[in-house]
Amino acid sequence: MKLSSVIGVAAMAAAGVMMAVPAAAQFAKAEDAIKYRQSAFTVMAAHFGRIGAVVKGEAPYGPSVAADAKIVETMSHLPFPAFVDGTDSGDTGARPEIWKNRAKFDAAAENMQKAVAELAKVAASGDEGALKGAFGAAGKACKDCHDDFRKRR
Ligand code: ASC
Repeated sequence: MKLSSVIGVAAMAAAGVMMAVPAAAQFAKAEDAIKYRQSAFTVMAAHFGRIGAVVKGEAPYGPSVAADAKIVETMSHLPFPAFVDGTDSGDTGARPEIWKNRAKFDAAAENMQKAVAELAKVAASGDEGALKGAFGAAGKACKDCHDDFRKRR
């Protein structure tokens, strides 16, 4: 085998190994995973809130809506791999139900991800009239998951 092929195969193998590393191994400590997912939700909420301001007529409709929605869509995927075992206690608003009914939690997460993907699609289309409905559906998907899996505050 030529050296370039050997290197290519080794690089692919390394990439494969990296993808296979369990999420738990990506966080040194439980509190790191908790902080990570909270940070992702914080950024998501900030940009979702900016779209909310537009929907409520407190901010003008413009290109920022599509930019914010794209960020929300991207962020929507980040928190969930950080709900690793052993992170159900400590400084977290996550309820233990997440780890007792993981399939339901995953379904709620996926439901939210689909709703914010739709919001991003609507925002990118520039269809101002469709924004409110897509925003409302995304907000409901956030709330549905909070109702079951986030501690009351
Ligand atoms: C937000 C935000 C949430 C959701 C949720 C929707 O703007 O920070 O957590 O919307 O309140 O019901």
